[in-house]
Amino acid sequence: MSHYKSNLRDIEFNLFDVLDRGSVLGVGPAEDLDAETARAMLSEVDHLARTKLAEPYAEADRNPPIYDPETRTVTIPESFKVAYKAYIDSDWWRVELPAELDGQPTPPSLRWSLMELVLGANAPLYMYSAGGKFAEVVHLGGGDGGTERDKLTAKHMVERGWGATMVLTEPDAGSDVGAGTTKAYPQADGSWHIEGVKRFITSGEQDMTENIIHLVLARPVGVEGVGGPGTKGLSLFVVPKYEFDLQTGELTGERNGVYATNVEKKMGIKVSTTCELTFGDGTPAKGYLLGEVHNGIAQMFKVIEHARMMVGTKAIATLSTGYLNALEYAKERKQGADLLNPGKDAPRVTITHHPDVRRSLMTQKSFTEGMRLLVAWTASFQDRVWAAEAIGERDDDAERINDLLLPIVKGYGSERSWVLLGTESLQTFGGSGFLADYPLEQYVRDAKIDTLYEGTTAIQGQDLFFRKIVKDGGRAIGLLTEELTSFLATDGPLTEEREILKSALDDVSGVVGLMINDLTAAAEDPKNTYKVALNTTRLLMMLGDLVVGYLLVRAGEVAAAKLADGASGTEEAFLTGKVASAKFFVSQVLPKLAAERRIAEKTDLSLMELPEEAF
Ligand code: ST9
Ligand code: FAD
Repeated sequence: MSHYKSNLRDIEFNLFDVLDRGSVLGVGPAEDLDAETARAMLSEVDHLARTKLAEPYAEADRNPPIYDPETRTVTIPESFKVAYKAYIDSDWWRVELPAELDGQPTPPSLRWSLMELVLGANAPLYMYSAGGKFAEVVHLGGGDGGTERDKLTAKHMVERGWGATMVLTEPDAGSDVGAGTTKAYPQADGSWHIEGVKRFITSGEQDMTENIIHLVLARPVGVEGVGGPGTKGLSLFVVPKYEFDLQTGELTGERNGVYATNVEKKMGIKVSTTCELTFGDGTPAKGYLLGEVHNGIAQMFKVIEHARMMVGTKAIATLSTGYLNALEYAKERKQGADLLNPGKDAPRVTITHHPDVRRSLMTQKSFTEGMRLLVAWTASFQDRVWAAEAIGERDDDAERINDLLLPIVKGYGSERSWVLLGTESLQTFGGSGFLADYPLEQYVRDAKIDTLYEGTTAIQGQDLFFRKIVKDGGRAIGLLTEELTSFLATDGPLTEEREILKSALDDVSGVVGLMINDLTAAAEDPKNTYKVALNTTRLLMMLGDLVVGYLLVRAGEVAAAKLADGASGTEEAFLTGKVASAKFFVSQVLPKLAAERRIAEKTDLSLMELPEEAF
């Protein structure tokens, strides 16, 4: 039986009933795609995900890739290779690609809904198969206009199914990417030789694709005006594992000087190789400059933005299947008597009869559904960006709101998912949850990474406040506040919930206000910046709760209206559950924001003044 339990009804409810994504189908860049086709796509990917893609999930975890230090190669487990081939052969990865790379133009909201299914079933499949999506960045020269070489390389990457990696991290440069010391030396033929050691590189070595294209941040040496300190001195290089004929894509047979010199043993996502990559140790590691421009960090952020959305979606997809597994178990597991019918001979009931289990299940359900909607809502702004770009325009507001929401999807989404998977989903199984017989222990191990890579939660909190609020001049947060305020100015059936939502909005706005005041006060006393940074993660989590609460109320009201129109059977149960999860989240989670605000208001410098030895 498949470990993966999907929730197609909820995905479709979000897309078509709450967010009206039908309106972006059949028009503009999605003119060839109607709602019926979109539903059929979801249904097909759902089936593939639950069957072939989910199949090796546990097996590949127990028998992870084998690294051979002699040959510096990796053997991926056979079961995983079968699933990889099934995914590649299915062509569904093409929904993420533009038409010019033989993609199937699909609005981002539908894409991310489809990818939730792949990521929930077996996330490393997505990571290994992302070569095509990486090709899009190469095609665009990282956003700076691709050269002829970039475009040909991208074409081969897609047509020949090459793998790809993003190569930033070094032993002494993790969160602080600008501390990287890997160097790039210009060559007479216009190419570059890369020298250095990179760490933790996902998919850095594998034996499933003919070639791997590494996108590497390195610091040019000896070229005037470039290669200075920090992130702005980094350039982005395209470094293939094997050299290839640029016109035909055929491998020339020459092995380039980039090797996996270690593969990490780790807590989760074990089938995904995490490699130390050594460049230019003996054989030169030859690469070329992406877009022929020195703009590495901005180019790499095109990849990072996509990867951060992917990580949040992965985390939330895992919480969803964790909850649905827990729910199934809870409906079958009998233990204890009903509180109202105690006694030694009283009939034993399924654990869904116990109030605390119900609290736990509804906590899982409401967070899962709210965060799934957060992903789809964020993607709906990407729909606007996509539609504008298709006609050579830009939708500035949508770009800014998407930017504001990304750290919430990634940072908040991964924190809430990983914690709830452990404290609620696994817990529902009792001791059985701790066993390898059920997927929960693997979910917890596999989801932890989501709070770490692609920028830790601390980094997401700082990105949210310093870049997406302050550097943005408050535009996006202003638009978000406006949206909530106009929603609250209307009437809806969840009257009490709207009142609580209003208070929550006030609490979050209050914390943003006080952080801005602290930042302003830093002009007088720089130590006030510490106060701001003591609250950035808090704000990330508060804003996440607020947005999820808002979206759940919207969804709950759509469901309430449908119930009022009349529904029966499973549909009635589904809609009743939607109203219940909105009410539960708003009444049980949002009131905590008032306490968070009070804590934020009490922030002082005592923690920063404490001597290190006192910790
Ligand atoms: C990793 C991979 O962990 C894990 C899983 C891999 C799975 C791969 C497969 C799937 C992915 C497929 C992707 C395909 C691609 C699709 C693309 C489709 C088209 N937003 O604030 P400053 C830029 S990888 C945008 O001064 P510092 C910006 O250019 C490792 N841009 O920062 C800015 O200049 P300006 C992940 C941003 O103090 C410049 O950076 N590692 C953003 O110099 C400098 O900004 C990390 O994520 C943003 N939010 O450096 C590192 N932020 O201001 C985490 C910055 O002029 N650390 N830029 O515009 C950080 O993010 C740090 O904050 C830092 C700080 C490095 C940016
Ligand atoms: P550090 O940066 O040393 O952080 C340690 C702790 O300090 C963290 O809690 C962090 O939040 C905190 N911290 C650090 N700086 C600050 C600050 N300024 N303010 C507040 N708190 C701070 N990298 C790639 O380039 N490519 C990949 O494909 C890739 N895949 C990965 C896969 C896995 C399985 C793992 C584990 C990592 C991967 N990484 C990859 C690296 C990953 O992005 C980094 O691990 C991550 O950015 C954190 O860096 P670090 O591990 O050096 O931790």
